Amino acid sequence: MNGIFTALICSFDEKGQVNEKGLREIVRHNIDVQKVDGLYVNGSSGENFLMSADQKKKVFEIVKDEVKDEVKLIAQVGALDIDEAVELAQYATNLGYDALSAVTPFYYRFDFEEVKDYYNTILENVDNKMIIYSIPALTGVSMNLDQFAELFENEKVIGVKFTAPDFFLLERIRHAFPDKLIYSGFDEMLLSAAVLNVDGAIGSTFNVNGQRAKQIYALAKESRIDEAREIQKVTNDLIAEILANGLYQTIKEILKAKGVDAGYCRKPMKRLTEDKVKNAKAMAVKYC
Ligand code: NGF
Repeated sequence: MNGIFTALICSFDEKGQVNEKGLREIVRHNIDVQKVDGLYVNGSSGENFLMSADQKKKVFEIVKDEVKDEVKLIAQVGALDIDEAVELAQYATNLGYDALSAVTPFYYRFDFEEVKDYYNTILENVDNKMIIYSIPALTGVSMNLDQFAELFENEKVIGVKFTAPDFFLLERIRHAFPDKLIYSGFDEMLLSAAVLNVDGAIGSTFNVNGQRAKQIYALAKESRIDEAREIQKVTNDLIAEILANGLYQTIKEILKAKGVDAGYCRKPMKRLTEDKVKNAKAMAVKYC
C-alpha cells in the first residue's frame, strides 16, 4: 500500500450524471500514462460530497471493474449519514477494495469521542482496514497526537491521509507510529513530507502530474534532495496555475486536452470561462 495514489477525479456529463466511458478513460490514463501505484476513489477530488449514495456505488463499481488488480484501490466512504458510510464500506469491501478511508465527520463540530465512535462503528460492521482522512482546512476537525494514538488503538485503523501543513505533528506521528501508514495529502508539499519518511501520498494533481510525483517521492527516498527539489519546483509552478484557475475543473480540462473524456464537475461547482479553458490547455502543453 506504499507509494503514489491518485485522488481520482470523476467524469460527469452535462447533467451531472457519472460518465462511465470517461471515468474508465481517467482510470486508464492514471495507470497507463501517470503510472501511479494506486487510486483513492470518491474523495474530495471525486466530488464525493456532491454525489448521491447510488452514484458513489456506481463509481466504486466502474473503477474496480476497470482496474481489476492492476493497482491498489482505496475507497473513501466517509459520510455524515453513518448508515450510508457503513453501507458504502460494505459495498466497497465486497467489490474487493484493498482498504477503506473515511473523512472525519464534519459540520456539527463533533467532539473527539464522537469522531472515534464514528470510525469504530464503521469498522465493527466491515471486514476491512481503515485509513483516517484528516483534512482540517475543509472539515474544521483537528486532532492532536494523543487523539491519533487513540484512533490507532483499533488495529483495523492502519494509517492516516494527512492533509495539513503541520510538519511538527506529521513528524511526531511518524516517530510515534512507525508501523502505521502515513500518506501526505498536499501535493505541493510532497517533498517535505517524503523527507519525513511518509509511506506515500494521495493527491488530486497526480491525475495530470503523477509521473513527477513518483520521481519526487523516489528521489527523496534515495536522499537525492536537490534533484527532487527541482521537480517539486516545476510541480508547484503547475499547481499554482491550477489553483489560480479552478482546481478540479482545470484538472479535467488538462485531461481533455490530452484526449481523456474527463467531462464536467457537478453543480454547484461552476464551469470554467473560455479564457480559463484556454489557460488549462496551455498548461497541458507546457507541463503534461
Ligand atoms: O483537493 C484537496 C482539498 N486536497 C487534495 C487531496 O489532499 C485530497 C490535494 O491533492 C483529495 O484529493 C481527495 O480526497 O480526493 C490538493 O488538491 C492539492 O494538493 C492542491 O492543493 O484540499
